[in-house]
Amino acid sequence: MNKNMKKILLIEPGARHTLYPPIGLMHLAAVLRDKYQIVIKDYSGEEIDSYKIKKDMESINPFIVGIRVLTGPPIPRALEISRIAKELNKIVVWGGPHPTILPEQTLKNPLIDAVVIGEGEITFQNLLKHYEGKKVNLDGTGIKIQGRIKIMPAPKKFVKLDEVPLPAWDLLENIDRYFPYKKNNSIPISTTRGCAFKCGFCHNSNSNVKCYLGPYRIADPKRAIEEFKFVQGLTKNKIEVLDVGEDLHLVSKDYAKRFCEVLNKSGLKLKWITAARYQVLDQELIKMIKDSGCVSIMLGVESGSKRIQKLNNKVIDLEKAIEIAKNIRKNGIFLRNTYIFGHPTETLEELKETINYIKKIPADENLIQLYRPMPGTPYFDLSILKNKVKVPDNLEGWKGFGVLGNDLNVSDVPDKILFSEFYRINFFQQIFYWINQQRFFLRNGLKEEFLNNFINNRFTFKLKEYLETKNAKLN
Ligand code: B12
Repeated sequence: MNKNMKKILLIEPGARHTLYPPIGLMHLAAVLRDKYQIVIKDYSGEEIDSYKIKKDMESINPFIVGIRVLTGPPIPRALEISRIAKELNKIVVWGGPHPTILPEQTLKNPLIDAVVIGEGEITFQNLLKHYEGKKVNLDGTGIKIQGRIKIMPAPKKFVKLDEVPLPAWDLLENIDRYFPYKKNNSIPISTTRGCAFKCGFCHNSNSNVKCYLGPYRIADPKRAIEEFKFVQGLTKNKIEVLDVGEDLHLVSKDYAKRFCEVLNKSGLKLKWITAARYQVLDQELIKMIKDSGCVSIMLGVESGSKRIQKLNNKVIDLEKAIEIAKNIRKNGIFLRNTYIFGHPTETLEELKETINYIKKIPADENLIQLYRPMPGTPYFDLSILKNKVKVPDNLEGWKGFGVLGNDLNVSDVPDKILFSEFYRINFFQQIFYWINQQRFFLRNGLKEEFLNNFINNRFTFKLKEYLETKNAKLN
């Protein structure tokens, strides 16, 4: 590292209860590190401590502070970090999903000097050059010129995922905290950009996001193996599971086959976790992924109602899905089906269809979420149309979005019944999931995980809410 290089501080504000490696910032750092000194600070999984952050920032003394921001609880955390950075006269740049959707409103906040829209590898480099006084193309950014906000249109150039350096895992402080077990740790690896689909609730379905993230791309599966080997060399603990789930991983049969072939050829005998669509899977593919080490798969069902399936743009064949689910479980792969309760315009009858469907389709875990509106998605727009959501008129107003417990119901199911069914089913599902997890750990000889899950498991179901809403009856 050249000491004369300018310093860039990249910060993940994260959320209090989730510790997760700052993948987006590591991707950015990988392309910046030969031109700038990069420091990454990840405050996820901890309380924001302003005193400590100020000390960190003073001792690093960066030229620019870049912050990754999601909608919801990370916003007040990111604002506090920005306040400290401005107190120290730093240039503050926000990137990530929230400023990508709402660049103008984000920039109205005086603490933020610029935003990067969509993927940052190319645009952030241009923005840095701009702040170094060079004349550059600023497509895909938003800046303030003499107090006036200027948003530049999407760039035409997108990252070629197989040509960029591997994410900068070696720049993380205390990497072992992301791999806490002696063995059998899992590593999350991001292999895609954009999305080929357009699900109603998803950030990726927004046409601006589609435009700024560019066409759907998926990296060569060999990269995941390279990344795995690189990170294994950095931690004292053993990583044995590759988590390539992301938003969606197995998008087609051809890609899935190639992924399995590469894993088999690697000789590493890794276990892997993935996310797919019911439409992509059949018996042959399930057998193939099982034989190449797939231990867990997440599949979005979202609803048992045909109308909601259509509204959501997922449109899975509900009868066929039951056969596929049975086959997945027969092959010993841990099956996680996901559902949303309270889709915009959902009726009580449609909610009942989902509840009945959950009873019909097998799974090891049913991950049920109450629909939480996210800006820029088709569902969000529909919720506005139906007067179910009040759109915040400033940045701070988004802090409660995506959060369970703000009692928002955008569906046509009566509030009492929606919340009662959600808490009731989650209560029982989480116990059912816990038992299945323990069985899975035992079957696979994962003693440490079994014990840890036994001692440290924290059910996240809300007992108080369950008891309070218990009396609202579905029938
Ligand atoms: C892993 C993950 C999680 C993890 C970890 C969260 C985390 N810290 O990211 C867990 C499981 C905990 C999680 C939870 C949730 N998640 Co989540 N998650 C993801 C997922 C699948 C991958 C993130 C990732 O690593 N991406 C890969 C990297 C390379 O992309 P990136 O971070 O966006 O970074 C690039 C650009 O954004 C940009 N960039 C990013 N930061 C910066 C900073 C600067 C300075 C610059 C210049 C550029 C820049 O450059 C990077 C490289 O190109 C994304 C989907 C996705 N594909 O991104 C959803 C996603 C981020 N999650 C989402 C949501 C909605 C949630 C939940 C609210 C869901 C829920 N209902 O509970 C919760 C709550 C999250 C919270 N409040 O913290 C939405 C966010 C939408 C939004 N408007 O913010 C996404 C986009 C999913 C989606 N498709 O809708 N999530």
